Amino acid sequence: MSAVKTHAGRRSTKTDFDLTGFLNQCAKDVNAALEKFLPRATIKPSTIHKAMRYSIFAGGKRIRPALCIAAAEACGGTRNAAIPFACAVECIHAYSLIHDDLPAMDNDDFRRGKPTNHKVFGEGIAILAGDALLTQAFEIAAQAAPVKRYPMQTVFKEITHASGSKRLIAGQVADLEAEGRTITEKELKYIHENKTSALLTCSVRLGGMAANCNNTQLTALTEFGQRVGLAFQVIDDILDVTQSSEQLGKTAGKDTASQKATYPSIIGLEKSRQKAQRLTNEAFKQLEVFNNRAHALHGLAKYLLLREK
Ligand code: GRG
Repeated sequence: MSAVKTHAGRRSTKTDFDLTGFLNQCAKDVNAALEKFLPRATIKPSTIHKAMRYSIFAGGKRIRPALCIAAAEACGGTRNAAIPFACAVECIHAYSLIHDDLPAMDNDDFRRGKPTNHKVFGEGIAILAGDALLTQAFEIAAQAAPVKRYPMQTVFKEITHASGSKRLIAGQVADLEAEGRTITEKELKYIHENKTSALLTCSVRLGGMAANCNNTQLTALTEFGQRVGLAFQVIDDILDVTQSSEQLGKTAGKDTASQKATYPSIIGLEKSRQKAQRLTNEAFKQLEVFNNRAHALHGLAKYLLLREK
């Protein structure tokens, strides 16, 4: 247990950090902001606004917003400055899940313990709800306060790159093209780095940008995000084989049933666990530059490693 000094001058330990409290408060703040940013369900055409809200408020863990806010705070910034970016990444995340669940993609009936968007609203509206959430992300990000080192042009480039055809969508394309054939660990890494890590890394980078972070901090956040993102996906693969559908709120064992390549299927369960631990340790190392201000980032990386759903 490493002893650290808090701002109040009190001796404390990293394990003192109240991650549950932090996550709950982030979710509360982000939900309140999303409530304001998203068009009301009564606004015409109400079907699309109901569908957007259905997925946004379906009970996601708000990991990406929490990472964004934690990164801003690690760089000495405020939560309020990071909130528009935190909401923007959550909208992109929700869009990707809606589209991923479609019959033409993963064909899932349940997400977060609830029927998927297309099961409730039909495929056409689900596609449009995803499109609308992606667009909404930019409208929300544009409402962030201006930051000296990172003009809106830089911020938009960051978001478009992470969610575009060379990152998030590249991962999904590689995933689709891997169906029904054996892939190597290198190919699996490529899928996860783009499908999962890209948006997680973008979330911490945007948090840093909201705090007007310096180059050293931005590099550390990037390295941290990449490692935590990959570890997150390794754990996701492990949970798919070790947890039940009830525990996960989505269909468990789907990867095995669809003969999808995963870390446990390629390197085995034990080596997968070791890999996630190693990546998390490497992520922890990146936090040294933040002079004891990265308790939330540290706690989040640990939580993502140890999570059970
Ligand atoms: C552009 C259609 C399209 C897809 C992009 C992100 C993505 C690729 C697909 C979504 C499905 C998937 C398995 C993504 C991997 C990342 C992942 C494990 C997402 C789940 O994230 P959590 O656990 O979800 O943060 P909650 O429900 O808590 O928000």
